[in-house]
Amino acid sequence: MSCRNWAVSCGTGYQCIQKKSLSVKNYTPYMNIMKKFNSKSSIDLAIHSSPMSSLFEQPKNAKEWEQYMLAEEQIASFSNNGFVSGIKIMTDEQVDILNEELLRLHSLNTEEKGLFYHYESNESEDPEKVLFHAIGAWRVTPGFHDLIWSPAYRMAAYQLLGQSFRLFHDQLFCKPAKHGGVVAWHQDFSYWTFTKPMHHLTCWIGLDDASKENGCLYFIPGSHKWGLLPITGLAGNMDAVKGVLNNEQLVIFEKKVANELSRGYASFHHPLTMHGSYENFSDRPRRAVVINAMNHQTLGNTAGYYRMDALQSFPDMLQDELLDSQYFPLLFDGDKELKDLEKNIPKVDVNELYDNLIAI
Ligand SMILES: O=C(O)CCC(=O)C(=O)O
Ligand SMILES: [Fe+2]
Repeated sequence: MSCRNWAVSCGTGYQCIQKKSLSVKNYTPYMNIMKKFNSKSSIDLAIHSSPMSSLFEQPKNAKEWEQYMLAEEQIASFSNNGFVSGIKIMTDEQVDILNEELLRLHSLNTEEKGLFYHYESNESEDPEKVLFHAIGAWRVTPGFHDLIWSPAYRMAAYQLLGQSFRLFHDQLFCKPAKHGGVVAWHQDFSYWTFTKPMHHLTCWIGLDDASKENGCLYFIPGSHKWGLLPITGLAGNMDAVKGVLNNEQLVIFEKKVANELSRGYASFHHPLTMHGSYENFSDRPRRAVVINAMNHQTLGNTAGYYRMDALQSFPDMLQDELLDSQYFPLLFDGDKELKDLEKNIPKVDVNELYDNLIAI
């Protein structure tokens, strides 16, 4: 069996995983929830449509949101390039807590796996390489649940969507030391056409420092203006998408940018931005959690969807109906949270970036 050593780099196998002892004294309410959670592990946390614990302190009034606000230049960079990076979401201590939960998520029983929309211990098409990919951790552990309400995430996402928004779903992408598979170049929205209109946003958050050596994400600047391309595979041939690009796009492709980030920091990308990540050649893991959000008025577009089997474990999504069930919680209501301040918050131009970019 190949070594899938997520926590430390001793290079022997599952048994080498060592739990670090954490200083979580500031998170007593969180620890109480954790104790309960450990004894009733299959409870669906989607019943909580707001934070369950004190892991992420929340702004008490409109003014307190200001500290998390992205600057005009960051918004402009997102609009021009299709991504913006280097945004702090979590402290080291919060990352440690999520990594502790992640160790448990790597070995779930069948009932616990049932809450996931997708759970693949190894999604890689090459059995010698490992890519752990799971969708739905927010319904299983309190830390991943509360992460989607972290204020730094919510403020930035509001500005980059230019709209109040809901959770679409979360994702875990983990590559162990030396055994990492790839995440082939893709556009996120090519997998999401069962929803409409295209007004979504992806936030990638490092649970380890991410560098070229351990398989960080790469972006193609400006590729969000290429229109929607077909699915060419997620975990097989890294460069498969090149087969559907024109000559001009192939030239731009060579200008890929490595998204090296310290743990706890995030990048945000547009649903059409081309991105992917190479193997992890290093002796440390490369783990990440991704939050996918959507305009609060997003509708189901599932009638006749050609990949319906991939949606079997997803929450119900009916054609032309608002995705507003408890499984798509409202994460940010601009008017309610920001009051008068709302007018002064820099935001993207929604028409330019989303509504008019493609018709589905
Ligand atoms: O973590 C990775 O390597 C892939 C992430 C990804 O595809 C995404 O954030 O949309
Ligand atoms: Fe992606």
